Amino acid sequence: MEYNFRAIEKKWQDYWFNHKTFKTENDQLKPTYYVMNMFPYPSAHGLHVGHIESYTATDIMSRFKRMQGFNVLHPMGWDAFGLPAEQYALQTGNDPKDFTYKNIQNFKRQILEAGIGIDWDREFATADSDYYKWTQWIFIQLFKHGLAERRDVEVNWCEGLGTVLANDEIEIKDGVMVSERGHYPVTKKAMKQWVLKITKYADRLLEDLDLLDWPEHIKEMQRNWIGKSVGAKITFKVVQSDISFDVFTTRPDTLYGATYCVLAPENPLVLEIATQDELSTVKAYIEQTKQKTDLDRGDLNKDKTGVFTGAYAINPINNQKVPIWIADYVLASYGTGAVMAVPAHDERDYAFALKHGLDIVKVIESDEEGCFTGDGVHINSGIINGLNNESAKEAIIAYLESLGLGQKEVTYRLRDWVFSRQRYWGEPFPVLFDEEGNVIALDESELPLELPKMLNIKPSGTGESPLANLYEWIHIQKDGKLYKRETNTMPQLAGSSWYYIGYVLKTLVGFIPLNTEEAKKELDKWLPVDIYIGGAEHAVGHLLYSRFWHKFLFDLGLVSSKEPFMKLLNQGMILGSDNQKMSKSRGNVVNPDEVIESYGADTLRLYEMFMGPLEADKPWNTEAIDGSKRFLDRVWRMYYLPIEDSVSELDYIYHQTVKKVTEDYDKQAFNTAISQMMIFVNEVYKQKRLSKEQAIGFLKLLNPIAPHITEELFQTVFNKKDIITYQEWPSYDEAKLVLNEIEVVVQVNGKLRDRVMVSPDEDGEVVKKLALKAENVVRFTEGKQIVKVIYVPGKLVNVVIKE
Ligand code: ANZ
Repeated sequence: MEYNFRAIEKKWQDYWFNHKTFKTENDQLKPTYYVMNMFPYPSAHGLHVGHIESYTATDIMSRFKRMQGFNVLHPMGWDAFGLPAEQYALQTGNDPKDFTYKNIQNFKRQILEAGIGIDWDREFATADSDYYKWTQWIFIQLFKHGLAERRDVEVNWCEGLGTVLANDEIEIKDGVMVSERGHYPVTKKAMKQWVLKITKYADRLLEDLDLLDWPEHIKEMQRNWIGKSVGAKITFKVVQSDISFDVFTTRPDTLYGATYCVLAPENPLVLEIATQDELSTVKAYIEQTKQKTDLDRGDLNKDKTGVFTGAYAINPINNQKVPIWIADYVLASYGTGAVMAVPAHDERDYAFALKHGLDIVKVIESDEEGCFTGDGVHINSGIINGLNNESAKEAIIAYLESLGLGQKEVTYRLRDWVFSRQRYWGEPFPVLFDEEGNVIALDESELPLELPKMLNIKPSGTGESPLANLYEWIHIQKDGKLYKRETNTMPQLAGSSWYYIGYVLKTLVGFIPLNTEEAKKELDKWLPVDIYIGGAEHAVGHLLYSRFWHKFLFDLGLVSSKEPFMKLLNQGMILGSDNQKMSKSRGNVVNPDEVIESYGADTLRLYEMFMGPLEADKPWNTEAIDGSKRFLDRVWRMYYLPIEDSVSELDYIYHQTVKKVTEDYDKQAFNTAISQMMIFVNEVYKQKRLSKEQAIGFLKLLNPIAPHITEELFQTVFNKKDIITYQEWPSYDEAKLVLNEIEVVVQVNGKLRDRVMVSPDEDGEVVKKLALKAENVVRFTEGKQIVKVIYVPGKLVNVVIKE
C-alpha cells in the first residue's frame, strides 16, 4: 500500500523514453499545439529549480492538450554557444565543446528525471554543425538583402587583457570602465564589426506587438527599447565656415529659445570646428569621454560636464549667433549626435546652462521659476507667438522646410544589432574577403563552415578572435585566387533567434532544408508557437531579435505567420527560503536532484506548481513540500477505497472539479487547479468510496502535474493496457453542476449564527426544525424563550428570542 515513488518514477521514465511516448503526433485530423520553453544554456551547475518550474508548466500544457485531442509539439534543445564555456576553457585548458556537450548530458538526465515529456527526436544544440549550417544560411540571406554589413563600431577594448570585452565583463570604478577580470582600464575603440540592420524593421516590430498575447509590461519594454520619437531635423550653419550640422529635436516649437548647441564629443565635426585656442581642452574632453558608458552618460542626475569649442552656429529661425559646446550627455549614437539646447524648457539643458553660465530665453509662458517643460502659449517667438506646442511645431517645421533648413523626422532608440564577437566559441561567419577586401558569401554547398578545433583559445592579442591565430584556416585559395576568412564569430543570440523553427524542421536524419516546400509545409502547420514560457530577463534581447529574424524569414516567404510567439508567459522567480534570490554565496540554493531524491519528481512538480501563481516570485518552503508529498500519499491511498459503479454524493464535486481544472489549465492557473483537486480528495475521504468514472477522471486531471503516480495507478488499479498519456480528457456534465442542496443561513435576532444545507423544495417546517438544531443556534437560544421562527424559502431562517 506504500507509495514507492522511486520505483514508480524510474519505471515510467524509462518506459516513456524507450517508447517515445511524447513524440510529436502528426494526425491530419487533429489541430496542432506548439508549446515550448526558453531553452537553457547548459552550464556546469545543472538545472535550477526555476528551470523545473518553467518546464513543468509547459509539460502540463503539453499533456493536457494531448489528452484534449491536439497534435502536440513539446521540444527541448540547448543554447550551447557562448561566453561562459569559452571562459571556462580559457581558465582550465579544456575544450569548450567537450565541456558543453558533457553539461548537456547532465541537463538531459535531470529533465528526464523530472518526468518532463519531450519529443527527444527533435533535440539539438545551437553548436551542432547541422543546425548552425542554417544559422549561417540565414546570415547569408541577410547579407544578400543588405541587412548585414560591416561597419566601424565602438567596442570595449582592454589593452591589459589584449581583448575586446562584452558589457557584462566590465565594471565602472571611480566613474571609468575597468575589466572585471584584473581591473585593467577599458576604453572605447572603433573596430570593423558585422551589424544587422534591425532598425529597418523598427516600425513593424513596434506595430505588431499589438497582435501578441504577451504580458503588457514586456510589450511596453519592447516599445521603449524601440523608442520611436517623432520630431524634426534642423540645420545649423557654423559661423565663418561652410560646415553645417543637423540637430534632432522633439521640440521644434522651442527653436526661438535655442541659445546654444551641443555636439556629442565623438562627432567627427568637433575637431574641424574647434578653434585653435580651445583645441587642447576639447581633445582632452574627448579622451575622457571614451572611458564612459552610454548608460552613465545618459543618467539624468549626472554632473553636466562639457567644454566650449570656440565655434558658433546660426539659429536658423532668428539668425542669432549661438555657441557650440561638446558634452557627454549628448550621445553620438542617438538622433544626429547633436542637439539644439533650450535651457528654459529642457531640464538637462537648464542644468548645463546654469553650470556653464549660458543664456536662458523663455519662449513659453508659465508661472514656473526655472525650467518649464509643459504645454503653453509661445512668447518671444516671432511667427509662432500665441500658439500652443502642437500648432507651433507644425508651423516651425513648415517654415524651415520652405527654407530647406529642416524637416519632420522620426528617430528610434533602437540600434542596429552588433553581430560580431571577438570570440572562439560561436558560429563562424560564412564569408570570405578577397584581396581587395570585398566580402563574398560562401555558397550554400560550402555550408556548414565548421568551427575548427583549437587546442589553445587564448586571445590573439590584437583584439581579433582566437581564430586569428589559425593561419591555415584563415588563408584559402579558390579558383586560383587568395581569400581570407572572417575571424569573428556570431553572438550567442544568433542561434536562439530561430531555434523554434529548428524544432519544427528537425527529424531523426537531420534538418529539413529551410528553403524547401517541405519545410514551408511543416512551418505553416506549426507556427506560430502557441505558448512560450520563460524568464522575463529576455524581454528585449532574445525576444526582439527572434521577432526580427522571423519577420525577415516572412519577407523571404519561408514562414507565413507574422510573429513567432503568439502567447508569452514569464514564470516568476523561485527565491530561497530567506526570500532572497538563490545564490551560491548566500547558501540558499535548492538542488532539484536532492528534492527528487527525497520526495520524488511528482512531489517536486506539484509543490512548485502549488507555490503560487506561475508568474509570481515565491520563496522556497521545505514544510510545504512535505504537504505536497502528503497529498500524493493521500491520492495513492484513495485508490484503496471501494470503487463502485456510482457514488452520486460525489457527482457535484467531481463535475465541478473537472470544469475548474480544465478552465484553470487553459489559463495556466495551476495552483488553483491543484486546490480544487485537493478539495475533491477531501470529499472522497468523507464518503470513503468513489465511483469508477470519478476515480479514472481524477487521475487524468492530476496526470499533467503528477504524471508518474497517475500513470501507475491507471495501469495497476484498472488493469489498463493503454497508458494514461493517450487517454481522452474527462468532460463534465452541466446538469450535474446544479446543486441538489442549497445553503440556508440561520439568524438569531437578525445576527448570522449558522447555516444548514437543505433540498431547494424542502418543506418549511422541516427547515425550521433543522435550523433550531444547528449547533450555533442551540448555543444562542439555550434557556431563552423563542418568540417565533420565520423562514424565507431558499434563503434564511430567523429565530426571534426574548433576550
Ligand atoms: C530641443 C529640446 C527642447 C528638446 C526641449 C527637448 C525639450 P527623445 O524624446 O528621447 O527622443 N536629444 C536629441 N539627440 C540627442 C542625443 N544624441 N543625445 C542626447 N540628447 C539628445 O528626446 C529627444 C530630445 O533629446 C531632443 O529634443 C533633444 O533635446 C535631445 F524643450 O531638442 B530636444
